[in-house]
Amino acid sequence: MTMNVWKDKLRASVFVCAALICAGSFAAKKPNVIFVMADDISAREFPFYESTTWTGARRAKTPVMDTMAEKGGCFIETAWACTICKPSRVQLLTGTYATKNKYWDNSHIGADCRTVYAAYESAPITLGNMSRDAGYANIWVSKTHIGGGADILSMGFNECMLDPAEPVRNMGWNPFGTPNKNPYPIFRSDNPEDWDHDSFFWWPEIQLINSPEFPNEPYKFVQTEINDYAPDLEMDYIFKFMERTKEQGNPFFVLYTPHLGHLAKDYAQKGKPTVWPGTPVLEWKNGKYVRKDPKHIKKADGSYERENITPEGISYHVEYLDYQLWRLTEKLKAMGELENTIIFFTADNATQDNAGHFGKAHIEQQQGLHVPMLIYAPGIKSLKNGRQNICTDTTDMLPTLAELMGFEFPENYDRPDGKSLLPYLTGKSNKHRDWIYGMRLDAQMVRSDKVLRDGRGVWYDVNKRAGDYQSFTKLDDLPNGEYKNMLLSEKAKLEPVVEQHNLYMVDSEAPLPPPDADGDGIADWFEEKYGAMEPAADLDGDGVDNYHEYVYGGDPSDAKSPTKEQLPHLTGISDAQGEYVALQFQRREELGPDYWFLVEGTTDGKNWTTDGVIQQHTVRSNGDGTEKVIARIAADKNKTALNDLRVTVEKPKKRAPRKFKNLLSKKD
Ligand SMILES: [Ca+2]
Ligand SMILES: [Ca+2]
Ligand SMILES: [Ca+2]
Repeated sequence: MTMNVWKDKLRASVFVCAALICAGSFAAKKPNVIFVMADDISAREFPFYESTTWTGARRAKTPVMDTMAEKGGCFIETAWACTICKPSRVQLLTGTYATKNKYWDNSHIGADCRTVYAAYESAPITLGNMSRDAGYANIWVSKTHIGGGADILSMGFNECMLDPAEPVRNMGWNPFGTPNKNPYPIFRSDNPEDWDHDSFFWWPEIQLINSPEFPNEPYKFVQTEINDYAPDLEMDYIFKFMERTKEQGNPFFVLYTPHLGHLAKDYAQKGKPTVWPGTPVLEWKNGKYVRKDPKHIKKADGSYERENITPEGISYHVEYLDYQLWRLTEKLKAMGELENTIIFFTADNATQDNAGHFGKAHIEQQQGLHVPMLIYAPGIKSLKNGRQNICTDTTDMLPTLAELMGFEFPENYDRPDGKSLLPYLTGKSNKHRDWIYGMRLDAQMVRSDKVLRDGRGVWYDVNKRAGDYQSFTKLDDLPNGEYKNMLLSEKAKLEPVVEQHNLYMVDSEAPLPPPDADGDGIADWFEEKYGAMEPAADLDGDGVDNYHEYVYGGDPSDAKSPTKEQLPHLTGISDAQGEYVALQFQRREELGPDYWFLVEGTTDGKNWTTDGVIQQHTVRSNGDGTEKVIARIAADKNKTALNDLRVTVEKPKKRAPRKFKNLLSKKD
């Protein structure tokens, strides 16, 4: 029996509760947290921002959000993400700027010699594992867009519902073999009728990772059909997760990153135009939403007639998000959890105007990165209501959620750039931050509540609100005098911030491994200290070869080092969602991402594979140049077919030369 093998191996080990990593008190009931990050929607599209301009002719109506922003909640006037998707999402997950995480753009993401510099390598405490270690059951629903070689579960989410499905996942820090091809023919065929299209609206491609509903299929692909609408399915999975978690007596954390707001090919229209595909028709009547059942009726030319589906347009996406927040709050009410839940609503970057004239990717003024930030917490009586004229950016979310969840960062953890919003929002402090920051590649943006520097290096007076959040006066255009001098002194305070973060051209990559002149994987300093050595030899005869002495942080001249505890060994850990088997070891922090740790599993003790070895890992510094790594199987230990785990460590390969992309000309 599989289970007995694990039990045998683990008989001497103690199950460590992951929550012990957090020193916070568990006496009080922890609030549930739902964090919604929509896709490509500027703050100006939301009526409660009262912008004088918006995208498209039709203005969205959001009765639910309007109320949430005023009663039981508030919204931040100036919230910045980055100007494009990936950097914003990494800022959210890790609380760090590109200065540390090296995600400068969707394409420039701090390469290592393998594939990418995964977000959790620069900042191992993520929203996922932070919430898990704080005692929460967690789930990530819809879009990730930061995989690309990194394994998503190592962000620390126990469960995922993703659309489209995560792509090939055979590289990265602790890679694991996911079935690279979707097993269902509808996703594999070249026939467009089969919708092989990574869809995330109509007829979506859905992947459930580690769903308790399918214990024997950790990667479950769900077959859907044309009238299935991804945002509806997403909400269904979120509700099931919330119910299940409540039943088990745990607080929940939902990271919901819907595609609503994003342009997409509309497969149901002839020619597959890229549009904001229509949503199911909604009606708001007597304080309630009614959603009509959508229908696609196939025409002779292969396109579809539609019933109960809106025309294309971003306003309908904004309204559908309002409907979803209504569904969420109604569900929480029915569960008796509304007062014990905090909802955040934001977006990853500004609107992608189909004509390309506004928003996403733009570096002028704050148009690329000004996003909505709504916080709704009817149970927190001290929470401010309505418009808050402060500045926040996406890096503030990790510290804010950590404070809400009772997570304390380890003392030596220096990663987060942001600051918790809670002291300001609950009136304990009357100031949040002195400045916020955003960027894309070599274009750097910074602002305070008084001045703004845009990506072109132009400084603006933002002391007075612009009705459209854009038409600010340039500092250069202000008449000389006391007012201008005040702003110039503000500008002088922010200039060093720009300098500090403007590292794209000089330090945009993942840290290099230590110098190793003979290329044997053992750093020069180690061979200088202990004498030149053969990697495969065993200087002190302790059974650990010299290469692994170096990698695992051992002493090659001391047969008592490294200890069994420091070398890879099986252990068990548990969290709110299950009990897991893990491979634990110590390694040198200086190795960096170029040393490749391949964790494999086996079912028969002979064939080792990454297939089915769905992992998560936790990394914590030991404070002495080494760190502790716990790479665990994500599936509950009672449900996995694997019998054993092992790790192999590959030495660095040469990095490919980097092509830099400049947005600014040399003159700038
Ligand atoms: Ca060497
Ligand atoms: Ca040795
Ligand atoms: Ca030794």
